[in-house]
Amino acid sequence: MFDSSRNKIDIYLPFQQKLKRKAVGILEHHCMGYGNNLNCIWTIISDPGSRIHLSFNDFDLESQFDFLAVKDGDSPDSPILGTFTGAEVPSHLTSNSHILRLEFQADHSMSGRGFNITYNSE
Ligand SMILES: [Ca+2]
Repeated sequence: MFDSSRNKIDIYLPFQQKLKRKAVGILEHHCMGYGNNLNCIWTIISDPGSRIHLSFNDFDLESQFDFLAVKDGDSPDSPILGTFTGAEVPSHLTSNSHILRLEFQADHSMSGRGFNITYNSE
């Protein structure tokens, strides 16, 4: 069963964070929009043998200049499950492994609202 606890992560500051096993939570944009020149990485790690689900509740990035990439594993070279930009809210994603890596890049100008993603593992 899912843990009812929630993690909220602000994407204002560039950082790298590893989220705990059996993680359940929300990756959330700031309501004032995100900053420029960002390169953020989140790694979600659940129990070996499990999978991680992502649900996109909101998504709005500067089209073609700011990107969110979702990779199936913990390395920069892991297979890409999807790369997203613009204002179209992606459909939900499920990992093939127990680790997901989210890489968010924003260029030097302009931003959108950001994104709000719920993640959980089974
Ligand atoms: Ca931008």
